[in-house]
Amino acid sequence: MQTRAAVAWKAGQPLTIETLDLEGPRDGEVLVEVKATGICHTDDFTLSGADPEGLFPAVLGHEGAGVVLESKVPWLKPGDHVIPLYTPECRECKFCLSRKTNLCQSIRATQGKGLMPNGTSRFSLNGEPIFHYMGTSTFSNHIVVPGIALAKIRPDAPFDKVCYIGCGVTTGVGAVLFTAKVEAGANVVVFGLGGIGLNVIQGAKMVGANKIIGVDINPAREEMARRFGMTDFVNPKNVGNVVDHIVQLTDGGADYSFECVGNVQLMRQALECTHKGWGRSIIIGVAPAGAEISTRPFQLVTGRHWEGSAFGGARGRTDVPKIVDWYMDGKLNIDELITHKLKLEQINDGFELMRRGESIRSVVEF
Ligand code: NAD
Ligand code: DAO
Ligand code: ZN
Ligand code: ZN
Repeated sequence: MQTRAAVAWKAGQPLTIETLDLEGPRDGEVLVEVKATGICHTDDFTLSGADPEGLFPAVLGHEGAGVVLESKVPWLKPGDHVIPLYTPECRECKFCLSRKTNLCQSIRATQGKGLMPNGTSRFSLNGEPIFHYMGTSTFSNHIVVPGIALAKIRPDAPFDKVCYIGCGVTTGVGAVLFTAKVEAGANVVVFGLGGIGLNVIQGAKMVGANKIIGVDINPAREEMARRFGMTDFVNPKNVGNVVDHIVQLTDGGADYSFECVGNVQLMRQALECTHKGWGRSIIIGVAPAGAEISTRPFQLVTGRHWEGSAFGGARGRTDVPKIVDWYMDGKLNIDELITHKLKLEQINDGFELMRRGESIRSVVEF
């Protein structure tokens, strides 16, 4: 079949809209009509050329929702509503069976090379293959995806909202609930109040955190973050030493901190502003290729913990349908975070809005 898609031809260049050839699903695969997709910072990271795994030409996008058109797995059928998962859940590999991680590895090798599990791409143009991206490629109206990389969701959930659960919402809320398991009454600091950080804030509010301190250099982020539960705002440009300031605000340091920018200097501050003896700092942001983190080892000797979280620690097929339920039950606010709705032809405007800090999430509807 043929499908419309935004193609990234080269690092640093705008996407172009093309009609691509799409080969049908093989065993274990599913054809999905994507109805809506968010644009995440990580798409821009790859498009910029800073992503060491970035491949071109490719169909980017990893935050989608849609409908199954054809299925070659027994647990999905045409008409099912689904969210594609860049972190699949096979329930059979060593990683899935460990119950210690959500990083299923069953298709990792080919997914990282922009290919389907048999080692080829389903997308092509004039006979030349176009790479998949993160196993999802949601900037295409139709995609072929391994069945283990689809979460089946309830049919009444609106695609243009729950697509955001495909990355940003789950990454932020999940880091609080699944990775850190923040307890009621804890003091929490969030570095970066964008599409991920605001979801960390709403996760912290959801579990009954005490102080929820937001740190951002963009003062326009304060109002939105307060609506989502932030109790204190810190603009690093207005305080002398961010670490000392937070330690003072929290009577000795935060119980938990989350880095949601991808800046290694902030990662250090996020660790060092946590409480001696038990503070835990969770890295969510993806730093540029080759970047390294550092701190004095004594920070760890004295009981602070440095950790990371991918896709919020969520097991996609199990947890994503629950997160959709939380949204439908009014426990999560997604609507206010979707600041812009675009057509596929306007997708480059969505990238520009994000780069200028004017959007939280832009959603493209097909
Ligand atoms: P975003 O651009 O929407 O938000 C980033 C925020 O950081 C902005 O509000 C910006 O003003 C702020 N910021 C920038 N520099 C700052 C500084 N020096 N001090 C304080 N604040 C600063 O990005 P996003 O979509 O929220 O993504 C955030 C990060 O999370 C990115 O690195 C992205 O690649 C990563 N990410 C990780 C995962 C994961 O599973 N670990 C998933 C999705 C995204
Ligand atoms: O299993 O080795 C692996 C790779 C897991 C990829 C997890 C990606 C999370 C961070 C990238 C940001 C995603 C939008
Ligand atoms: Zn993302
Ligand atoms: Zn697995």
